[in-house]
Amino acid sequence: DPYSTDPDIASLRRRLQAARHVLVLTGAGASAESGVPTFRDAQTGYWAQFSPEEMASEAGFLAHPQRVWDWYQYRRDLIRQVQPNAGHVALAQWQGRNPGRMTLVTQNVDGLHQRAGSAPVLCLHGNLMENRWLLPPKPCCDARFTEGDAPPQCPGCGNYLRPGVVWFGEALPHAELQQAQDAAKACDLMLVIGTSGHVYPAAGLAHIAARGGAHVVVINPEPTVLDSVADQCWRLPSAQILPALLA
Ligand code: BJW
Repeated sequence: DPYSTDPDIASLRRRLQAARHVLVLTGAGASAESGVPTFRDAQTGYWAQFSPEEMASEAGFLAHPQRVWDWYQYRRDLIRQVQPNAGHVALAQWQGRNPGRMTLVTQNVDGLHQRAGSAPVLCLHGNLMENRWLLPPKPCCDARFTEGDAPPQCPGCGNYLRPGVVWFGEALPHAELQQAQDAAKACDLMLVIGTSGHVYPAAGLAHIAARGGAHVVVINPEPTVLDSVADQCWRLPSAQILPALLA
């Protein structure tokens, strides 16, 4: 059964041990068991409440800077209060025991892989805890004088600070994406963990790996659009199954 809630862990463990290079792609589901909401889960995901175009695009930010800034501040507060889960830890420990054999690529901006001890981590969608200028900064740009909870803004030219994440329509960090795509071509095993697979170019990594002949395993309690490129789908929560797989 390629769609399994009772998978053959021993056989995938053997594949892992035999693999020359393993690519791991994680999405919001990898942090769900830490208490971080996903984006697209029907009841609990952010997009059940907010529209993606309004909250995660430059146009949305410019239309409603306070609303978007508040959402990011709320998420920053949340991230400070949660901990990496057993899935993050299992990935970090495997990576630590097998130097150079795993490329860990994440779409998550929450820093939980890094806090679990993973290094290196290729972050395709940036970092929630960082800010950068919306427009290229001029000599006047200084946001220190912004008051209260307002989105930080330069009093001289009006330029805003914005979260250091990748919004829709924006390019992913070039070096990270290139390394991830190279790993997708080179890997013999890919684990696709906790992502709905809707967002490109991240989701394209699974297609590249499959085209290159890698064995692709989706780990997700729900069906996803990437199941069709996978050799096996494990319909299980990642923090529950990764410790057994990667121990
Ligand atoms: C569990 C679990 C448990 C639950 N265990 N699992 C048409 C076709 C193709 C592409 C496009 C198109 N139209 C437009 C595009 C491009 C666009 C895109 O892909 N859009 C599609 C949505 C249609 N992509 C872009 O715009 C990207 N940039 C780009 O293409 O640039 C081109 C360019 C080049 C040069 C110059 C300029 C431009 C950028 C994409 C940026 C995505 N940003 C976001 C927000 C980040 C900031 C923030 O955090 O606020 O990234 S969107 C959001 O989605 C976030 C995520 O990283 C990303 C992926 O979501 P993810 O991680 O998959 O989460 P969910 O919620 O979707 O899924 C969670 C899964 O977990 C579910 O399946 C659950 O079942 C599962 N789960 N519990 C395991 N315990």
